[in-house]
Amino acid sequence: MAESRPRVWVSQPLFDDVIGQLGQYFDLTTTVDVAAYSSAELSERLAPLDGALITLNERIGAREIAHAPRLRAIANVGVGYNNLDIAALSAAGIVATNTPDVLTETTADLGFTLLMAAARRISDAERWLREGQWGQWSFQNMLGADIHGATLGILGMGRIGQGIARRGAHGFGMRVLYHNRSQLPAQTEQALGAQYVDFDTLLAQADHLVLVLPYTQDSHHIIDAAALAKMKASATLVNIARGGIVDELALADALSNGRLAAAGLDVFEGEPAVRSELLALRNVVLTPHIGSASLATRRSMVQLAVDNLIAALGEGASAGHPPSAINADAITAAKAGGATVGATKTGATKR
Ligand code: 8YV
Repeated sequence: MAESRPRVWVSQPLFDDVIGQLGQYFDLTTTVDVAAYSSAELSERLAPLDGALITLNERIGAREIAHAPRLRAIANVGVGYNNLDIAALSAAGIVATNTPDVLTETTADLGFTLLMAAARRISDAERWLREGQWGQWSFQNMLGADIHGATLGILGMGRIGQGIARRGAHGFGMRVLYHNRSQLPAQTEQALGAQYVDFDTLLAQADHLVLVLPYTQDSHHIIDAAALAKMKASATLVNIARGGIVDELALADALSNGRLAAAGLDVFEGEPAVRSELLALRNVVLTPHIGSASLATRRSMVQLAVDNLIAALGEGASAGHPPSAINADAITAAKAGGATVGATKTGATKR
């Protein structure tokens, strides 16, 4: 009977046909208009549920799940999950899932797009043209930095970082340097054409630096005034990870004082708000968190989240084994009465 089916809620309008698959197993509540939820609203929404399918706009932690005794699964549409308090969810026995792999290449494409647009001053040039300034043409106008043959730096060498490395090394003949928590196996480095260096060397040698690391306490403002000061004044900085990785005021300062040539930013610390200091600059290309936003990829992400939720709630062919569970180990360990759930890898996404 319909009443006895698990209750599931989808927090934002996604793709109706994909989301609709949940109706086969669950009592499904969808959302028609894009919504912004307060913590109290989320808490109220989650209270009667068995599962929820959410986006990174919904921040869920101990407070939001406190009144949701039946809640067993949260499916995040996104590979990054800094919007979730994984330790709190694990402690409550709630499986959290994300959507890796399906967005890797699309997000790497966007990283490269921003790199090229910033280095070659595409936004600035287009604005100038639209402003009717072409009549002021000079041979030395709109001079940017080369991409081919330059040194590409990558901070965070997960799947997306590796996608960017491949594009740089094999597509543009770049020298690729990277820094990561752990060095990749020699064979992988060789295939990518990438060389491991320490953080300071990466900052000092990159002509174009792309940030693709997960946002954690350790990576908060890792690109601050001191890090920016170590970069070449001719360099380009690209952030497609999370806004909080960069001290945006320090970045705006460096960009406006000629200490950094250009930046491409897809993510912002206070998004959807963007600092006026950045909006005022011509040498920064700004996009509204569209890293994964191709039609095919966004659909695949929602499909994976749906598959995750169905499996996490014990239904379908993969019942009990969601394709991309974040905290399955922590929950199993907690059930076995052993492990410290708080020691889960909060935010340590393999992007
Ligand atoms: C989001 C992202 O999924 O996957 C991530 O971590 O940042 C994006 O792809 C997208 O903004 C929808 O929430």
